[in-house]
Amino acid sequence: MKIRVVLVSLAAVLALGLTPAPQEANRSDDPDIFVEAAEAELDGLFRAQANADWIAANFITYDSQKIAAAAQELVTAKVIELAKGAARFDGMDVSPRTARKLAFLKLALPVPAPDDPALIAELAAKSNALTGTYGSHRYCNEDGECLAEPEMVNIMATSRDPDELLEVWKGWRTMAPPMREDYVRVMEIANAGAKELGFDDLGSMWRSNYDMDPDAFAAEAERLLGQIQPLYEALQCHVRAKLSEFYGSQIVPEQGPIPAHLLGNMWAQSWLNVSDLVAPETSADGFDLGANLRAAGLEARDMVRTGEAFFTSLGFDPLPDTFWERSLFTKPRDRDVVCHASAWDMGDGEDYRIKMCIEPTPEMFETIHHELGHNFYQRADRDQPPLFRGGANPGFHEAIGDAISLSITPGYLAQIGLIESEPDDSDDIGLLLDMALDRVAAMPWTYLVDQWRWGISSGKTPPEAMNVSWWELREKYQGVGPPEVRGDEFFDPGAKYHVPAMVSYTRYFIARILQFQFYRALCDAAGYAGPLHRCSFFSSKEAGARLNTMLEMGASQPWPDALESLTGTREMDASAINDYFAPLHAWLNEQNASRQCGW
Ligand code: X8Z
Ligand code: ZN
Repeated sequence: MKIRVVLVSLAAVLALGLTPAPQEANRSDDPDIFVEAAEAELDGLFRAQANADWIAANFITYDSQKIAAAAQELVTAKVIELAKGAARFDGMDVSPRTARKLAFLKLALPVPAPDDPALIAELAAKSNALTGTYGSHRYCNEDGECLAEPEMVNIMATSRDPDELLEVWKGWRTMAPPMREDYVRVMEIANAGAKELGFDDLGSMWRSNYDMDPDAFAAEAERLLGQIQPLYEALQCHVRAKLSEFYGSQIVPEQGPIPAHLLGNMWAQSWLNVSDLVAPETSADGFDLGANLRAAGLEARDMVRTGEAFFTSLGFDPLPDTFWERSLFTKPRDRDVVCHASAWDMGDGEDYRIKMCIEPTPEMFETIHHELGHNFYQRADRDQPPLFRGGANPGFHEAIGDAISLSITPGYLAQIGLIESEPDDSDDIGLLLDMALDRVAAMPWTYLVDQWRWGISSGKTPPEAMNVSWWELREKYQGVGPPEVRGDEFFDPGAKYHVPAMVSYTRYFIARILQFQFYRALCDAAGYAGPLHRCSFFSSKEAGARLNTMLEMGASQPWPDALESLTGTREMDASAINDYFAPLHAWLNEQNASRQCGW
C-alpha cells in the first residue's frame, strides 16, 4: 500500500516535468548556503504543487485529488526535513536576512504534519478530500431539483422569502456533517505537526506570521476589533430594526441576534444585498451598479478587463496573455470546480491566474479587484527570493485589491461609463451605508472564524462542542444567530470554504483594517482633497508608484516597514475606517436614538 502511494507521488512529479531536487540543502553547515539551497528545492516543489492544485480545483475528480495529495506529500515532507535541519542554526549568529528566512521556513506549510510519512499521507488525502467535498456540493430539494454554488449564493442574495432562504441556507450546510470526522483528524494531525515545529499549536503557528509574539498578535487583533465595535453595533442595530420592520418581529425579533439567513449572504458576512431593505428613505446611493453591469452587457471577461484597467491606470503593466488564456472566469457547465474565488501564482514569474465563477453582480466586481490585487502583488515581488515572496503579512495580500475597490466611487464609474453621470455629493448616506454593509458588517465575522479555530487547536473547544462554540462566537461578536437550533449534530463552520480548505482567516480581518489605511495613503499620494469616501485614485501614477514600492518588498522586511513605506505609520489602526464612516456613524446614531441596541 505504501509503495503504491510513493509511486503515485513520483508519477505525479514526473508527469509535471520536475526532476526530484538534489539533497543539497541539508549538507551545508553554512546558514546562508543552507537557506538558499532550501529555497531552490522548495521553489521547484511549490511550482509542481501549484499545477497539481490548479487541476484539482478546476476538475474535481478522484484522480485530480490523488495528484494534488501526492504533490502536497512531497512538499510537506521536504519542508519538515528542512525546518528540522535548520534547527542546527538555533542560537547561532546569523544575518537578519537569513534569520528571517529560517523563521519563514518553519512557517512555509499552512497545514503542517509530524515527521511521519503515514501521517503526512493521511493529512494530504483528507485535506484534499475536504476541499473536493466543498467544491462539488449540490443540494437537491424535494422535487429533485439540484442547486450548487453560485445559484444558491444568488438565491441568498436576492430572495426575500424567508422559507426559501431557510431551505437554501440549510441545504448548503448539508455538505458539512459528513466532513466533520476528517476535519477533526486533519486538525489533530496539523496540530501535532505545529507542535513538532516548536509552536504551541496550529493556531499559535498561524498567529506567528505577523512579526510579533503570537499572543501579542491576538491582543493586537482584539484591540483593533474594539476600535470598530461602536460603529459595528450601530450598524447591527439599524439593520436589525429595518429587517424586523420588513419581515415582522416574529421572524426578526427587535432584540437579540439577527437570524443568519436574512442578511443577503450565505454566511452573513457581507450584508450589501439587503441594502434596499435598510437604506435611508431620503437618500439613495444614486445608482444600481448591478443593473448597470447587466445593462452594459459586460461578460465575465470584460469585468476582469475593467479591473485590470484600474491597475494599468496606476502604471502597472498589463497582465500577460497567459493570464487570459489560462484563468477560469465562469462556471463550466459540465464539471465540478471549486467556485470560491482565488488568485494563483504558478511560480515561474510569468504565469498568474484567477479562478472564479463570475456573475454580473457588484459583489463579484469587487471580488475581481480583490483577486487581481493578489496577482499584481505576486508579480511585483517576483524578484524576491522564494521565501520572501508574499505579503508583508497575510493581511497585506488580502488588502490590496480591496483598497483598490474602495476607489470604485460614483465618480470613477461615471468616468469609465458604467453609470451615466456622477450623482452630487450633498447626501451620501446611502453610499456610505452600502460600503458599511459590505466592509464593516464583515469585520466581527472575519475576526471570529479563527477565534473558533484557535479554540479547537488549543483544546479549549472539544470536537463534540464545535458547532455550539461556532454559534456562541457568532452571537457574541456578530450579533447574528442561527435561524433554528443548531446543535452539535451539525457542523456549520464546515460550510465556509476556508474551514475545509484550512486557510487562516484572521488575514481578512487585518486586511479590513489595512485597506482603509492604504486607501487613505493612496488618496493622499494622488493629491485628493475632498471627502475621503468620494476619492478614487484611478489613473494616479503617484499612487501607483507608492503602491508598487510596497508590493515589490514582498515579505522581505517586517510588516511595519512595509506599512510605513506606504502610509508613513508603523501601526495598524482603525482610525481611517472610523474617519471614512464618521458621517454614517452619526446618522446611524440618530436612527437608533429610540432603539435599544446591543444583543
Ligand atoms: O476568500 C476570499 C477571497 C479569496 S482570498 C475571495 N475572501 C474572504 C471570503 O470570501 O470569505 C475575500 C473576503 C473574505
Ligand atoms: Zn484573497
